[in-house]
Amino acid sequence: MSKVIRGGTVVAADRSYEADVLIEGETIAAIGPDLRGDQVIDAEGALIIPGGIDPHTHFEMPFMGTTTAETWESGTYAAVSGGTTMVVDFVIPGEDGLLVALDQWEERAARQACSDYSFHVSITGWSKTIFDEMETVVGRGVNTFKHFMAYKGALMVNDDEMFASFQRCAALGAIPFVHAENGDLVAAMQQKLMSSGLSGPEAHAYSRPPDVEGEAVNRAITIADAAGVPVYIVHVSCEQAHEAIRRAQHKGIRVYGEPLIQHLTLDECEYANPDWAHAAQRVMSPPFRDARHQASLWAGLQSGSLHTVATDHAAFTMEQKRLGLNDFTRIPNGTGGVEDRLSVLWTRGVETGRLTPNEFVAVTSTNIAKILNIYPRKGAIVPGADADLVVWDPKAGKTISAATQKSIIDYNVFEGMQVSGLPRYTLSRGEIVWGDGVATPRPGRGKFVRREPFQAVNRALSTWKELTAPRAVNRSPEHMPIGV
Ligand code: DUC
Ligand code: ZN
Ligand code: ZN
Ligand code: ZN
Repeated sequence: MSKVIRGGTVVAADRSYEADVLIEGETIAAIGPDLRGDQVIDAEGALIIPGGIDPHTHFEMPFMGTTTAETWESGTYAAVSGGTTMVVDFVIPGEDGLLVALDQWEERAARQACSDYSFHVSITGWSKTIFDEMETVVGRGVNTFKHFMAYKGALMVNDDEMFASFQRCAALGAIPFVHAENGDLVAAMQQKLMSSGLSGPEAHAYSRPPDVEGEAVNRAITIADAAGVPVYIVHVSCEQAHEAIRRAQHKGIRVYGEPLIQHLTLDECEYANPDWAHAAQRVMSPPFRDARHQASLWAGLQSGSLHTVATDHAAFTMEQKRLGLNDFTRIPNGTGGVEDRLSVLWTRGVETGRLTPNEFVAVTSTNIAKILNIYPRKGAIVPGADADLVVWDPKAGKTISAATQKSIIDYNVFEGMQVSGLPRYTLSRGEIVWGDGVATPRPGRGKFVRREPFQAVNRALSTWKELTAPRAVNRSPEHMPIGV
């Protein structure tokens, strides 16, 4: 049975135009005027946009002595209800290595997911086994690896481990993703704050200030440049981090930057709230920043130095947050957002004139589809692409509230925010999974999206790359050939 989305304006990353969209089975069959289909989906007064892709979620992730409470079922249901049709979730290996962990993530997702999905696999140490397993991971359709420069004693990797892994990524055609905060400094400052009697959630922000992030971003980029591989910096929260990214881009280094919807719209005043629960709910890393950093992040999205808007959806219940009642270092780090990302970005980004509707599509879907090497199957409205489409009603509004959300968490960091811009319908591979009277989409209907290796490399005009030039021998350390 075919479907036609009728009467709307197609909004892609590059242009907007009035057209109907015809869907046959799971894919887009045609785009144009007056198309006919068995079922008509009304888009009068609405926009037709590519389904959102959230490149950064943590569903059912063991972390900080507990496990994120959002399940694959509740998380992907929340996603599609907000217009997101694909999530990319982080696999965290235990002692059994990368492949056992990838199996676990695949099993949970295959059983429960309402949306399509993919994975990034985390590298939390370095060994011959990890070196070998990375090739198998890429063969299984996962071409991105995550590195944590923070969470000392748990997930954190050192510079030599990152360099080894980044070189392996370069050889395999994969892109390293990095959580960039100086983990040694954070750990030391946490101890210092606790021993001076500062144990509340406000101290969480003191323990990881913007310079701690900026330094780590610069270091991650330096290591990526030396390894000759592009690098993707997750949750860029402040000007110091953004500035390090801009500086590298200026040198010709391929760096991607991802701000979160939370850092774009919420600030550190939240931690000054006298209600411990309110502040603890908002503890995530990096923390919310002084509001002045938001202008830098918006400017990056406008100018193209930052590329994607994600959520880092890592949702813990209030009961779990209370693990850190007397010690802020034990408050599980993370907030939700996967359900509200598009509406909040539309309201605070497009309605305010900061972003055009086309830029909105670019940073919520198209750009990440290109970076992840799944474009134009995802992130585009073209014949042959997956029919992951949202009929977006820019006039529909609501007040965000935990009382009405699909997420199973008992609070929402955007509580009380009035948003405009909501999905009238969400279609995932041609199936209406959200909209008028649609029951909960069937858990397990979502599919794994294979991602092939990239050809992308870094050949920047930085000192590292002068090495191979057949010039007069220059023996200064700066010109020492690396890997030659
Ligand atoms: N930051 C969080 O706040 N939660 C999950 C992991 C992370 O890096
Ligand atoms: Zn992180
Ligand atoms: Zn508040
Ligand atoms: Zn994360």
